[in-house]
Amino acid sequence: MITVHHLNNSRSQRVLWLLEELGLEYEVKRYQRDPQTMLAPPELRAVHPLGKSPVITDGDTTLAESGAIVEHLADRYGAGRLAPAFGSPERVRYLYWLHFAEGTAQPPLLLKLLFDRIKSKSPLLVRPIARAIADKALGAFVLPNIERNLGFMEAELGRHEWFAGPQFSAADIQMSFPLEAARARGGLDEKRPRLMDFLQRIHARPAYKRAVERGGEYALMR
Ligand SMILES: N[C@@H](CCC(=O)N[C@@H](CS)C(=O)NCC(=O)O)C(=O)O
Repeated sequence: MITVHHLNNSRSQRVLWLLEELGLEYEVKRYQRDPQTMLAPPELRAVHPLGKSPVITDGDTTLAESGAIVEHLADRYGAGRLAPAFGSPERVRYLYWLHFAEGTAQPPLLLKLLFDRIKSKSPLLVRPIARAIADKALGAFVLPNIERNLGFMEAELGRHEWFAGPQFSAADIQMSFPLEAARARGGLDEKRPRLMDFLQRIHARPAYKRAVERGGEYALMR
């Protein structure tokens, strides 16, 4: 039996969705973020030393890191579904997007979240200074990177219907989280119609809807 250690409003939503697409049986163990800090509860550290979500246990194996989990589940249980054949050009694209999601798309979005929090939550006395520093970092590095990434992803979806090629794959599942985060708080809007259409198409998938039902609150979905 596969167990997903699932944190509300988090990347682990993708793992539930993948399992639903594959039609596998699984158990969900839910964890709630601290409403003030948004951090995961300490119980998650009993499952994996870093205490982040997602983590799965699959038999005797405990595996963290969403990209590794998605790759593992698709390879082990996909039987050719959701992952292009080894040696094909689609496989190379698949690998690229599977890693791009966490390696390139996600870091500037996380930085934006942090700097936005610094701007709104720092103590009143130092808030003007904190804002000035945050705005400088946002303007010089964070926002230009988010924009470049979004422009690149928009252009790539003009080449194929899905990220790896003409077929829907687990790379699209992995890419859902940065795109949902960009829609919620990274400036993704109707100016990028292919990315908006991608979000609509994935949200319409029955397996996506079932995963949201299993996982509970998922406020990134729009
Ligand atoms: N690169 C990791 C990131 C894991 C991660 O940061 N997860 C977030 C949830 S979206 C988390 O657990 N945050 C709570 C915390 O850091 O305490 C992955 O893709 O699995």
